Order: sequence, then C-alpha cells, then structure tokens
Amino acid sequence: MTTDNVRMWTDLNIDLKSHDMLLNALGPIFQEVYLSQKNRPAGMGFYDFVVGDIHGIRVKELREHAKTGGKVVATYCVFVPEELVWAAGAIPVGLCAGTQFSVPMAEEVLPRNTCALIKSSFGFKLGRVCPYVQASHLIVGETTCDGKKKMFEILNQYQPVYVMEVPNKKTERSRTLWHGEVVAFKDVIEKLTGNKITPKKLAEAIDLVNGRRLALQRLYNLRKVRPVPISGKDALLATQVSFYDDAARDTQMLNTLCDELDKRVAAGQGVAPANAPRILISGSPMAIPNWKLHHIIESAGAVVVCEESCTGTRFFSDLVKPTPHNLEQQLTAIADRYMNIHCACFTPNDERPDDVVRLAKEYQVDGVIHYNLQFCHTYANEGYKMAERLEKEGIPMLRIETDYSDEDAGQLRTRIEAFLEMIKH
Ligand code: BJ8
Repeated sequence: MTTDNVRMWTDLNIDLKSHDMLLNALGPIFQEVYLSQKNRPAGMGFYDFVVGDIHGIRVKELREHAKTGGKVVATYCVFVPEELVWAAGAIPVGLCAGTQFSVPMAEEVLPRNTCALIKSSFGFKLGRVCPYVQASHLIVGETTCDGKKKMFEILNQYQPVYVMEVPNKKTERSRTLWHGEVVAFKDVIEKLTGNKITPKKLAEAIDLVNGRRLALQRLYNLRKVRPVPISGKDALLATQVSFYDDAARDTQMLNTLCDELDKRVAAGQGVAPANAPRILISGSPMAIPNWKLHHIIESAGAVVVCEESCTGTRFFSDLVKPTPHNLEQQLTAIADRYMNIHCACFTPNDERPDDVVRLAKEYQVDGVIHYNLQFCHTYANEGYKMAERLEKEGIPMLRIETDYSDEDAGQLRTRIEAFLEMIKH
C-alpha cells in the first residue's frame, strides 16, 4: 500500500478503515484460489499483477484522465454500449460487485432477499470502499431485473445514475424501443463529456471493442482443446479484468496469453489430465472476486472449459457488424448487436438453451452446471427450461443456487463431487 495510493483514496473519499479490511481479505483468498494453482501460463502474471494492485494503477489512470477533463462512466451490465462511451473520449468501467464484504453494508438499506450482486454493488457505494465507483462521473444502470432497477433509484441519491430501458421481449416493437434507447444514450454521453460522437470516432471505438471481443473469442476457442491449456479459474480472471482494464492494453495482453496457449496446445500440454471432467457453467455473471464455484469444481479434479454468462460468452460472442461510416447505420448496428444478448430478463428466451446445447458440443463438455444467484428469479426460473432441454439432449446438468458467502461451500462441494462422479467416463 503506497502513500500515493492512500492519498488518492483519501481524495476519493474512501472509508480507509473498511477499505483496508477489504484489501487485506482479498490477498489470502487470491493466494489460495489462484497462486496455489500448478502449471499456470506465464501470461497470467499480468492478471496476478492487476489483482495485486486492484485499487491502484488502474484507478490512477482514471484519475489522470479526469484531471484533463475526461469522464469515467461506470456500468453494471453488458447491455450498456461501451462503444459510445469510448467514442466520446470517456472511459467505461464495468463495476465488480462480486464480494460478500459489501453485502451486509447494503442490507442496512436493501431487502435481505435481494441477489448478492445487487447488494454487493450497492454496498460498495454505501460503504465507500470502491475507488472505481468513487472515481466515476456517471453510473449507467438498466432495467434488466426488478431488483436492479429499483436499487438504481436509491443509488441515484448518492451518485448520478442514468438508466437505460432494456426491453423484455425480442419483438420488432422492442427493437425499435431499444434503438431509441441507444440513440438517447449517445445524447447523454455527449452531454456528459461535451464531445460530439462523430462517425469516425465511433468507427474507431467499434474496432477497439471488437478487437477485445476477438481476443476473448480466441481465448475461449483455445479452451475447446483437450487437454485444456488453461484453467477455468484463470480464463475467468482474464475475462473479469477485461471489464475495467484499458481495452487496447487488455486486447494485447489477451493475445499474448493466447500465443502462449497456442504453444501449449501444439505441445499437447494441459492444465488437467485429458480425461478430467469438462464442465460448462451457465447462468448469472460472476463479478470479480467471485471465484467460488470455479474453485470448488476445479479443486474436485474437473476443469471448467466455458461460461455461458455475461462474464463469459455473452460478453464477446457477437461483434458489432461493420457498416459505412454513417452515424445512423452505426447506431443501428450497435443496437442490433446488444439486442442479441440472451439474458434471462427476456421472455421467451429460447436462444439461451440453444446456445448452451451448441456450446456443450463445441467445448466437448461432460456436464453443465446451471448457476444462479439466490433471489435471482429470472435465472432460477429459466433453470427449469434449461434442465428440460438438456435432458432431451442427453447432457447431464446440476442446478446450483448460491450467494457470495462461504456458508454453503461444504454442501456445494459434496453435491459437485457427486455430480462429477456420475459423469465420469
Ligand atoms: S445482461 S445477466 S449483466 S442483467 S443476478 S442483478 S439479473 S437478480 S446480472 Fe446481468 Fe445484464 Fe442480464 Fe448479463 Fe438481477 Fe439476477 Fe441479480 Fe443479475
């Protein structure tokens, strides 16, 4: 903890005592979950460094940006089109909200029976323990689920929040509504930054974000190989860091990691034996530092090879299609790309089980673990249809409902070990 950092956190009105407790808790967890792994790619050193200084260097970069009049825009959902933020010269930051630490803080205000992701994010603001929240000039929310959209109303009392309306159906009328929301968001960002979004700037931003998506696609494609060259935990960490690192640097680091994994694949080198059970996780996103399920699964001898989630394939599978440098066409291409995210907030949402079946085949998985955060009704309900569909396809599935606490870790371990035993060849 450098004096510079402490000064920066003080300027950001961080509650230093709570913040110390948070960082002190993170170190041993990271040691146990990550650094104890054997045979890790050297390229993960960058990500270890990022986590080791999680509230330092990147926050400093954001502060430098702000000093020259630049804006920081914080988001909680992959529906917020980050291209528009970059194109206006602002920096988007996906907020984390994956720790139990801030949950009790939020429970002083929010109902206890709210999902951990919502409580964790709100607790960060209430407890003033997240420098990313404190450094942001605008928080952008969305209407994806009831808990979030009502939380944003309260959050707005603490910090400016703008909410995008995400439709709940995939009809033409909904697409028109969403297109209007994307155009309105452009106006909001232009007003915030004082910068006009030009077709040229937007084309550059589309290329920037697509470049990172392509690098993540490359990483995930490498996980299709048997034996798999990278653990699920490490791939998850690389994806989580992509939410707040600089997009150009992140793309470069991901590609460097993939170059190394290419060599591992060529040499037949894996992180787990070729016959280790291969698991696909599908469901709620896992914000940093939520590594709980991956850790239990991989400690039991299996390997997670894919996540169908917003901290997985839903984050990068689709690119914004190339268009001429014309604002209207670019905005339509952006709106179309984001409407294709198969979040459980949509009804019906049959594309999601279709995706899971396709991914299960592509990644040669032995079983699917359906993961939903407790009190997340959209994913919990969709678990029923997912189970029906996977049964028809002959793909074994285990349903897990959990939160960020460690209270159920023993019980989860027992259930996961029994599942792995059942699906072993
Ligand atoms: S596009 S998955 S990131 S909404 S887990 S807060 S849904 S009660 S996070 Fe999500 Fe966007 Fe959808 Fe993805 Fe509500 Fe459920 Fe909590 Fe959730």
